[in-house]
Amino acid sequence: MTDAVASAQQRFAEQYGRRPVGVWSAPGRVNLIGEHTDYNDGFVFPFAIDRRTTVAVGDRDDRLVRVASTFSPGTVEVHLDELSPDAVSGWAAYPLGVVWAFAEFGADLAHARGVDLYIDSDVPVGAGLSSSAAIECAVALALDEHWALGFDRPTLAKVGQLAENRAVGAPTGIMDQSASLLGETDSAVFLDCRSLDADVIPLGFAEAGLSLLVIDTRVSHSHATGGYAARRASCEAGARALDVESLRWLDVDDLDRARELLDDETFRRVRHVVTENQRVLDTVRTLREQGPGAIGPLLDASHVSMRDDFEISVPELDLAVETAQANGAIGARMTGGGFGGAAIALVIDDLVPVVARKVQEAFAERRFREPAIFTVHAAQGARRDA
Ligand code: GAF
Repeated sequence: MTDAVASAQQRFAEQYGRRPVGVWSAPGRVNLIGEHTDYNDGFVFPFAIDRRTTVAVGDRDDRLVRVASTFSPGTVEVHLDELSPDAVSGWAAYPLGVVWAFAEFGADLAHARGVDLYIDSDVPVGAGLSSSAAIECAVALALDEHWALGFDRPTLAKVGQLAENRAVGAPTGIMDQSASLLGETDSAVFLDCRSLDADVIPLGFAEAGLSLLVIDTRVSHSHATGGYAARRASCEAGARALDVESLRWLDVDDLDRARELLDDETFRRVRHVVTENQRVLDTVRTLREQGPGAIGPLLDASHVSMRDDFEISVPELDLAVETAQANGAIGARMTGGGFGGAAIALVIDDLVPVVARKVQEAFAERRFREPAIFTVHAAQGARRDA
């Protein structure tokens, strides 16, 4: 039994005065490439990481769902007969939003018994590593199995996304929940967000002597506030003006026509999405044909596109990326929704300490907040642990 599982069982017992009946967990994610493409029906290539959220579950005799966590003292509860996306706010909206979303997806909860949940996590919050999807997916898998609801993993991803969209209020796509539920050790999930076809592809980082470094700038961001929704709205406006159902239907050959028809800002938003979709396809092909050591230029180009066309980077992310590149990283880019959070750098194992130190020094020199720098490995998706 891992420490995380034993700790979740113990904390559950301290909180509720009995042992849980089961423990489940789900990971955060790093997106290797394919940013802001998911809600445009495009391609993404994320992987689940070795940072997980654990949920311990215990039965109740009534129809209350109660949730406690290490993030916040006390418990928050909802009644299974009074589910609503607006029932709670704050961190509890993630787990309790999932319960509401199950009902929206047709789960028959009429005879379900209530549950007590205890949530613990080592996915850093606000780092752009999908701590929110990790909660949603751990709870979704746990309750699906505990209540024998019988949903498959792609549907559980949609349940988590609906909770995030409606109970939390962040208009996000399907990428993070898909990575958390479908991820496998040492592999990334190549997902077509239109068909939801997923291909799990070995990354081969260890065999190639490469490490994936996360540089958490500790600039906090929220997808429930302005910037993310504004980018999504620009993409939808661009698709409407170009008379396509979504930007997925455009490729790089359509960009000349887009430039003629769109204002400059919308054009650049569209160009990011169209070229990023192509970069995902190129990354998957390059990885398969030449191995991970050859994907660096695509990661670098993705960052430039997010910085200049999609305008979702911040000075700390740019500095992290540029410093990593200048000190030998094979490729580097910001990861996730942007406006803060983390950058990733693909680095030869021996250079990891140098790159980490140089980034720390560069941040100190600019008087930026000290970043948190650590390596991550591609890990197994959501699972039952006990
Ligand atoms: C966030 C969202 F949750 C994802 O759906 C995705 O849009 C990502 O930002 C940007 O690629 O993580």
